[in-house]
Parts: sequence; structure tokens; C-alpha cells
Amino acid sequence: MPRAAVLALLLASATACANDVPKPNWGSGLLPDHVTEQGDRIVNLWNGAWIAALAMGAVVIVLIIWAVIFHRKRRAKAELPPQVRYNLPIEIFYTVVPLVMVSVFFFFTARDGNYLQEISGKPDVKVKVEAFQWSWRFTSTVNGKTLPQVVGQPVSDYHFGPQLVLPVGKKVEFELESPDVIHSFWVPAFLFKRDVIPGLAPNNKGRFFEITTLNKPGVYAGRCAELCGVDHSRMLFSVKLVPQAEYDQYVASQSGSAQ
Ligand SMILES: [Cu+2]
Repeated sequence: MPRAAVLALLLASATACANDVPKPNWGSGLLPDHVTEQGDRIVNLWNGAWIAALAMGAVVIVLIIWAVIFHRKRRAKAELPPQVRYNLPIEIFYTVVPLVMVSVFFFFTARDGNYLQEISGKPDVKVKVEAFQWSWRFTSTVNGKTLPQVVGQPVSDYHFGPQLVLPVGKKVEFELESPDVIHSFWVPAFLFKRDVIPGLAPNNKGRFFEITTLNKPGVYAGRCAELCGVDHSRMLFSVKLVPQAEYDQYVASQSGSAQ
């Protein structure tokens, strides 16, 4: 009974803090639905890696089972089978095959890693993201106009955290900055996270990344993904994707309130 009670409590509290976890989707390898063009590439890399690893695992498991069954010690003949060593073809084989496998993984990982770090330099919206202990400050710049900052404070539900509003179908460049410790900017629906490292030079590539939003309006959870202190778990925010007309309205209302 006490164990069941503890389990029930754990279950209740574990699901309570997981209120922002998107529903898993088998079609995209259990990744959450994504809202960026870059997400397509990540889903493909993820699924490709899983399929390759599972296929390789299947070959290895079948070979192990085969070896166990056909080379088990039989009572009739107790002597050792012939001991083979320095078999050059086999040694070349088991050196080359893993090299090829690692090279294939490396190729796709490097190709997609480079793609994800590409920056066009011509974003429709620029967002400066400042991560601090323990919330976020977002400053958007659109058509040369800088909108008022959106500043948050620690919250236990992302709906109440700072909200970054972005238009759908547009290129958005992020610049990450931290005045204190390392944080990590993570919107699960972007299928992407990037550490926010204090003290990087202004032109350091590690500060920047770019996404192209898909036409999927909605409110998406975001959080800090790097343990950064006592209120790390409450460093929640949201990203709201809206159609262009609604975004223009938002920009207009913000420019008014700036004065
Ligand atoms: Cu943090």
C-alpha cells in the first residue's frame, strides 16, 4: 500500500510538470510536431539514424543467436573448435565495415548540422533573446523597427511566461545572449535547442541561428534546457505563431505602446 501511494504520488507529480510536452507522433519517430522548415531535416536525420541503427542491431542480434545455437558446446564432442587467428580478410572486413558505417553517420550529421547553422542574413524578423536567471527577455526587430521588450519572470506554467509573437511562413533570426550563466533556448516544436553562453564575441556564430516558420499558427511551449540555478525549472516561455495580418496588427499595437 505505501509503495502504491508513493507511485501514485510520483505519477501525479510527474505528469503535472509535463504540461508542456507535445503529444508524441509515431509518424515522425516520436518527435513532437514541428513548426519550422528546418524541422523536416531534423525528422529525416532522426528517423534515418534510427532505421540504420535498428537494421544494424537486427543483423548483430541474428548473428549472436546464430552463433549461440550453432556453436554451442555439444556433449558428443567436447574439444575446442579450430582456433582461427590473424585472418587478414576478416580483419580488413571488420575494420572497413564500421568505418563505412561511421562515415555515413558522420556525413549526414555534418551535412544537416551545417544546414541548421545556415544564416541567410536577410531575416524577416530578428529576435534578440536574453536569457537570465530565471526568465527571458525578447526584443524583436521588424523592418528596421524595434518593438518593446517582452520580459518575463519565473512561472510554473508556460502560458504565464513571456510570449514571443512571430509571423508564420517567415525567416526569423535569433541572437542569443546571457548576462549571467549558461542557459539553453529550447522550443520543443522547433526540434532544436541552442545553449545561451555568456561572454561570446558579438560576431560569434554560436550566438545566431535562423528558422523558417511553417504555416502552423498556435502557441508553443519553450523552456530553459540547461540547469542554471534554483528557478531553472520555472524559466518557461511561449512562442505564438500568427498569420501575417495578425502579426502586422501586433506590431502596430506594440509600436503605439512603445511611446
Ligand atoms: Cu536557464
